[in-house]
Amino acid sequence: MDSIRIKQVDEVKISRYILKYTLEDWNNIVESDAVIVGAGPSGMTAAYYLAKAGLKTVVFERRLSFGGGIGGGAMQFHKLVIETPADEVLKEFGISLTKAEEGVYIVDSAEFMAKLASKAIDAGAKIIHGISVDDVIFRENPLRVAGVAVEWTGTQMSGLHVDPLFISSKAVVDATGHDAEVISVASRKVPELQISIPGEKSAYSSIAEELVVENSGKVVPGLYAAGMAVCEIKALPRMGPIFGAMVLSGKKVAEDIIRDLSNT
Ligand code: 48H
Ligand code: FE2
Repeated sequence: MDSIRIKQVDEVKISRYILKYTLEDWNNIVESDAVIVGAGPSGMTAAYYLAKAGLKTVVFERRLSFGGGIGGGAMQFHKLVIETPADEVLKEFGISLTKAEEGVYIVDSAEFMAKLASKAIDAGAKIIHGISVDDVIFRENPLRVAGVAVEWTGTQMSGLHVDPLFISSKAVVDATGHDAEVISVASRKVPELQISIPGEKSAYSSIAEELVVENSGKVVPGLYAAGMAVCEIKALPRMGPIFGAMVLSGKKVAEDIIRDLSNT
């Protein structure tokens, strides 16, 4: 067998290329159309539809992985339940579904998170890992959320006093899950936005799914809620490891943002 000739690249070039192309991305991201906080099911679904509509879309994810709560499955069993009409969304992502009964499907958690991420990226969304959003930018006249403050997750964990970078965005989506972190910080630090956070309720799966989707969307101008964050801010019940509402919520938020931005 012939020996394989591998192109030689030295360390300085490796560093220079990484810095050049990373900073090119950040320069572009610093002024976005849509910032999504959290790469869980609702965030990645929203990212896909927003990017597909041609909006400059970035997802900041605290961890070094995709999927949020998908990876843990149900008590770490690697299957999740999806119900109609969310199956249509999953089919658009090319995710395989096993029919359990009419309108109820089973999905493999690894395939679910991998394909959500892959489709969102292919549609043009930029997903950046290891970044935590810890504040918002606000503006008066009219009062609105106008972007986010970001910090390396590692820096946050270190406890070092490091100021963040600011990212401006026409729309910010809180897709951070149960803690609704972005809406919580906006509620606390910008009281004039008058956001109250009653907290999510205990499980009532059969009604929770529709309620989450219905209540997904704009919280205050510039700030939107998707996924479990909606339960936290609207006192809705949790539903456990059934994920139809998460993807439908992400889709609804994307549609609301596309409509709102086309009206401005
Ligand atoms: C950057 C952040 C920050 C931050 C958090 O929890 P998720 O999976 O969120 P959803 O709402 O898309 O999906 C919820 C679902 O997983 C779930 O928990 C369900 C259906 N539960 C039902 C029940 O009864 O319990 O993903 C949120 C993502 C995670 O990856 C976080 O790491 C990330 O957001 N994140 N990223 N900056 N401040 N906070
Ligand atoms: Fe959960």
